[in-house]
Formats: sequence, C-alpha cells, structure tokens
Amino acid sequence: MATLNDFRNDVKPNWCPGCGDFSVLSAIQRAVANSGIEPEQLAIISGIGCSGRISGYVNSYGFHSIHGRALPVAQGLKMANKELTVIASGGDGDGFAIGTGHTVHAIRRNIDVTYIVMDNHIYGLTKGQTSPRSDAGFVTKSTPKGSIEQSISAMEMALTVGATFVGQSFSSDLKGLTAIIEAGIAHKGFSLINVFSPCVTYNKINTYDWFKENLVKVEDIEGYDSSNVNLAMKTLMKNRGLVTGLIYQNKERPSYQELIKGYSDKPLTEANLQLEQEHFEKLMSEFI
Ligand SMILES: Cc1ncc(C[n+]2csc(CCOP(=O)(O)OP(=O)(O)O)c2C)c(N)n1
Ligand code: SF4
Repeated sequence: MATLNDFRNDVKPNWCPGCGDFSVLSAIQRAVANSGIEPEQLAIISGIGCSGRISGYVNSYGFHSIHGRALPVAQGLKMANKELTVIASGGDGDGFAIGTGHTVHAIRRNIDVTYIVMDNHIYGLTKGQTSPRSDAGFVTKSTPKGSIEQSISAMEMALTVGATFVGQSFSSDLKGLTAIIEAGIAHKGFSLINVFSPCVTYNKINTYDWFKENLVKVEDIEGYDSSNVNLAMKTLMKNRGLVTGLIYQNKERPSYQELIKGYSDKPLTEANLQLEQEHFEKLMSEFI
C-alpha cells in the first residue's frame, strides 16, 4: 500500500517561504495515502496561479490546465475513467472569478470530483490584485483606493446551487485539512473544499494571525449538524463565511454517474465504444 512518501516527487515547489499552499500539498499527499489510493490511481488537475503549480508537485497523474478551466478537464477525465480519484485544484481567482461558471455547474452536476480551492483572497501569481474573495475596501495595485465591490460568498453560493459536500479548512490546521480532504475523496459526488491559504507576499491583511482570530470551527458550535442545509447557511451568514470543518454533506443524492442509465460498468477508457458495422451503415444512410 502506498505511503505518504510515494506521493512525493523531486520537484521543489517555487512558492514563497511561508505560503499556505505548502500545507495544502502536504495534506493532499497525506489524505490520498490514508485513503489507500495508489499514485497511478490519482490525477490532480489544476488551473493557473501560484496554487495551480500543485499538480506538478505530487507523484501521480497531473495536468496543469488553463486559468479557470481545471473543472471541465477534471469532470471529463472522471467521466472517461471512473476508476481514477480525481482532484481539481486552483486559487480563489481561478474558481470564483474566471472559472465561476464552471464551479457553479460542476457543483450542481455532482460528478465525483474533489475540488480544493486555495483561497488567499488575492491574485498571487500576477503579483497581488484584488480577487472576488477580497473584502470590500481591500487595497491592492488594481484597487489603490480600496475595492468598492462586495466579496463573493462562495460557500453560500455552493449551497444555493445544490452542493452535496461543502467543507472549509485552514492551512495552519494540517490535521483538520487532511481529514476534510479524506472526507471529500470518500464522498460520492462533487466535493468543494475551500482552504484559507495565506499569501504571505502580497496579502498583508488576511494573514495567518487574521484567520486564527476570525475563524470559527463547526465542532465548537453546539448542536451543529452538517446534514442540515438551513443551519449550514445560517451559520455561514452569521460568521461572514469564516467557518471551518464539514459545513454540509448530503449523502442521499446520487452522483451524476449513478443517474446515467446504461453508464458503462467498466471505465470508458476500457469499454468497447466501437459502433457495429450495421449501426454505422444505418447512421450513415441518414446523411448520404
Ligand atoms: C485566460 C487567462 N486570463 C488571465 C490570466 C492571468 N492570470 C494568471 S493567474 C491569475 C490569477 C491568480 O490568482 P488565483 O487564481 O487566486 O491564484 P493564486 O496565484 O493566488 O494562487 C491571472 C489573472 C491567465 N493566465 N489566463
Ligand atoms: S505570491 Fe503568495 S500565493 Fe504566490 S507563492 Fe508567494 S505567498 Fe504563495
């Protein structure tokens, strides 16, 4: 059985020292090892951004796709080879700005993919512009007088479009982060995991200390029930979305693949998809 070491490779991350993304990398490697997955059974599909580099740092299949497009690639891959564990990943810009449309539809479609967002409330790779997750008033090179836009309430949005798994975590909490990724992988359907992952170089507001002061753990909320969507929404709204842990899970709703009638028992990559000659000729006769 593969261990944590089997998911490490020789590529040295070029993230800034202290970047929150190091913990996300470590948590993914721990979570897949704990889940009994082998490197050849895993694919990590990332978008573009500092966070997007993560697919190159794990010893598994990987694809560093394009900005905001990790999810279409990840969903296509999972549909074609259902035996693979597919993890999609990227930044808050990737998932909640340019890729928002894909995020919303992937959530409601519910294909069995685990989506990990490294949310630093800023665009890191392009050297520090306001992201849709930046708070109103946030000062950057792109908003020198402070952002006049409201930040997107990503977790609330996920609940309203029918999410079956919504979790949040923090880079400083390696144990909690590993556990929520394991739970996301085990979930039969789409899991959205937003990780507060500080950018130490460009975001001097939402620092490790800032998150420590502001985050509330669902385990510490008396009577919290992660199967209650109304409670999940209420708790998020009350705490400005700054809630960590398993926020919501619906174990009843079948995944997209389970709903497709006649969906191949085998991965499509192994199934015989060739048309019989007779069917082919019948089809062609309609056009010729
Ligand atoms: C289609 C397209 N538009 C814009 C860019 C420029 N670009 C690269 S990364 C990025 C945003 C990075 O922010 P985020 O997704 O939050 O990731 P981070 O770098 O913070 O991890 C942008 C706008 C691009 N590469 N491709
Ligand atoms: S710029 Fe920010 S997000 Fe990018 S590697 Fe450095 S600390 Fe991390």
